[in-house]
This record gives sequence, C-alpha cells and structure tokens, in this order.
Amino acid sequence: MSSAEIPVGLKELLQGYTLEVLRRRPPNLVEFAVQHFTRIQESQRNDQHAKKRTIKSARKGVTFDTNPSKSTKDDEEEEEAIISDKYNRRVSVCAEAYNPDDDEDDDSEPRVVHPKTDEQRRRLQDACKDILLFKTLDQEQFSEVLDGMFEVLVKPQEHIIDQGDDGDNFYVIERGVYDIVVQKDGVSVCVGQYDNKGSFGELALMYNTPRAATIIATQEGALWGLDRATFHRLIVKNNAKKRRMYEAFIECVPLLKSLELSERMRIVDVLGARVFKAGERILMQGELADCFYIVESGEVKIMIKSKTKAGQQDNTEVEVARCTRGQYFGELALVTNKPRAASVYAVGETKCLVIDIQAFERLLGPCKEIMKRNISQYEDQLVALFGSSVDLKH
Ligand code: 1OR
Ligand code: 1OR
Repeated sequence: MSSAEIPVGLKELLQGYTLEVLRRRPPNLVEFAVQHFTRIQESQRNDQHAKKRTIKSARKGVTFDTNPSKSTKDDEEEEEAIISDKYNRRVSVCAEAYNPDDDEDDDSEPRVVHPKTDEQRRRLQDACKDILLFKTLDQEQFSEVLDGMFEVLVKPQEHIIDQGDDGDNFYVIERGVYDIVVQKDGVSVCVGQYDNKGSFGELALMYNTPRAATIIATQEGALWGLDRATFHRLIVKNNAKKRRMYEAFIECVPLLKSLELSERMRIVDVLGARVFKAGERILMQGELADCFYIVESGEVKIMIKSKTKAGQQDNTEVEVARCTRGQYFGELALVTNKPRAASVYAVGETKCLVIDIQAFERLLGPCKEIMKRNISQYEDQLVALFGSSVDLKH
C-alpha cells in the first residue's frame, strides 16, 4: 500500500480551523469553513502585497503625538516623506491590502494630530456626527479620528478623487455638492451625488483597490480629510471587530441570503449601528431619503398619514406594519427615488444597522428584486386601506 503524502501545512490549517470552531461555536460548520479559509487566503494575498509596500506618510503641518520609546531616527525618516499639497497627498502610496485582523505595526506609528481651533473642532464634530463608519468606534477612537482630520477647501469643478488612482485620504463632507462619476465603457456617467453630507473615499483604503469613482465638487465646498495610515489604524482595525460582532446576525437576515458571504461582509464593513429610544421617530413621511435600515433588536412601527374620503391627506397616522429583528425598512424611497412613503417609530428601545444610499446602490443590487416583490405587497395593502390604486415603484 503506498503511503499518502500529507501536504506541508495541512495539519496546521485544519488545526487552526478546529480551534476557531471551538472558540466561536458557529451554527453552520461548512459556511464557517468557507469564511475561515477565505480569510486566510485574503491574508496570504495581503502579505504578498505588504512585502512590496513602502510607507510614506504625508504629514505637513501636523503634530506627531510620538511614542517616547520610539527612536527619533524613525521619525526623521517619516518626516522626509512630507508632501505639501492641501490634500496631504503622498508621492507613493503604500499598498497595505485589506486584512482587518492583521495586527500590523500600525500601533507603533506616531499618532497624527492636526491642531484645530475650537470653532474648527465644533464644525468638524458636527460634520462627523452622522458618519456611519464612525458609529461603531469607541469614544477614544473617535476622538483620535477627529484629531487626525484636516480641513480641505475645494473649488467648483475640482476633482477630489480620480477613478483609478491610488487611495490617499478618506473624506467627510462639511458642505458642498459633489458628483459621483463612474467610467462605463469609456463614457463618464454621473451615478449619484453627495448633497452637503456624507463621506467618501473609504473603499480604496479599506480594500487596497484603485479609486472606484471620480468625485467632483460642483460648487465651493469644505471637506475634512483623514490620511490613509490613520484610517487604517482606526477604521480598518475596527472593521475586524465589526465583522465578528455582526457576522452571525447578518447571516440570518433573509433579504441578504442571496448574496455571497464576501458581499455580506462588505456590507458589515460600511454599516453603522444606531440606537433609538422608545417612541423616537426614525424616519418621517415625506422626507428625502439617504439610508436603509435593518432592525437588529427591538421593534419599529410603520405609520402612514391617512386620507380623507375626498382623497386629501389628514394628519392622523395609521399603523400599517411592524418590523422586528432581521427585517428591513427604508428601502422604498431608495428604490423609487421618492420621498419616504411612511414614518417609522421605535416601539421600545431599538437598535438598527444603517447603510447609506451609495453603499445600498453598490452592494444591495442583487437584493432589489426581492424588495420590489415586497413593495408590490405594500401596494396591495395600500389599496385595501385607502381604496385607491397606487404604483409605489414608479
Ligand atoms: P474610493 O476610495 O473607491 C471613490 O474612491 C469613492 O466614491 C469610493 O471610495 C466611494 O466612497 C464613493 N461605486 C463605487 N464608489 C462609490 C460609489 C459607487 N458611490 C460613491 N462612491 N457606486 C455608486 C452608487 C450610488 C456604484 C457605481 C456603479
Ligand atoms: P421608505 O423609504 O418609503 C418608510 O420609508 C418605510 O416604511 C418604507 O420605505 C418601507 O420600508 C416601510 N407602505 C409604505 N411603506 C411601508 C409599508 C407600507 N410597510 C412598510 N413600509 N405598507 C404596509 C404594507 C404591509 C402599505 C401601507 C398601506
């Protein structure tokens, strides 16, 4: 009998998997195996990239909160890499690939602090208060993010980001309107717009990919930038924690079942978590929409303003539905490009996972058919309630 040769590394791979299973006790072993080995594969790819990288941080006009135990020689070398434009852009962008679990040497990097006046800090805090990517940071991490941000004033027609470039900074919008332009078959198409709020530029930094879109200011505006190294140290690292926190829950959301695991994880990377008090209004009928919600715990009720016999709206709200854990709401306005069709209130204290409209468009395309089918059910119910024929989808 010929003895089968055991490939190098097989034992360690299987042991690693077994240990993870014992530690995390996943409900589905096969799915967990796919996840586990995909992570290892990503990490191997990242290691290869990481070997090639050259880290050159751009730090003009920046104070370093240096670690006193760190040699000053390192700091001198870092300072040589200064680039002087207002975007803090680097000549050569490092290519650390995505691996949120990877405990790279980020922690030993000096902490970047851009000094700010009280007035600047107040404006910055205001711009950042609804940024989803910051919603799962703890107080200290959030404060470090604020320290690391720098103000960028932009002019009409200025390209903040060009599709295909390496990623340097992440941006939070303080004011201004910005077109999102994507090249499709050699033609530039405007696929969306940021209107005085939101953030962009996270993808290239999270996944070490070229910029996926061009962002153009349509008018004068103000942004807050966060450099790549700080973004990596605070946001990408936090994503490893987020994936662990939400992985099991997101697997059980029926709407997302048709997505690949990696697609669901990309949703987790960009979602924010928000807690609403009992009775708090989450959405208001008639408002413009910019987010999509999944209930993680608690319950929401959907209320619609009733119509009088003459078909006019009066202000009394009628409860038409409830959503609990794993169910979603707020998709209708995003799918139809119309204002919110109903108001939504938290019943008791309720926690929702929130996804912004750009991520919804980018990541939830494959789920739209399911949503549209459910929207047809809303239409039937609306007819039953108010007696008129409606087409919510158009
Ligand atoms: P980035 O670092 O790739 C461009 O630089 C940024 O544009 C990107 O991060 C996102 O923050 C932002 N597809 C890809 N990136 C988008 C999109 C988008 N929208 C905003 N960004 N789509 C448009 C969805 C409305 C899908 C286009 C096919
Ligand atoms: P939205 O973005 O319009 C309000 O914001 C959300 O309430 C809406 O998306 C849906 O996600 C959710 N009619 C309209 N919106 C509803 C309904 C609904 N149910 C949930 N939403 N009907 C209830 C059908 C069971 C029909 C009302 C008569």
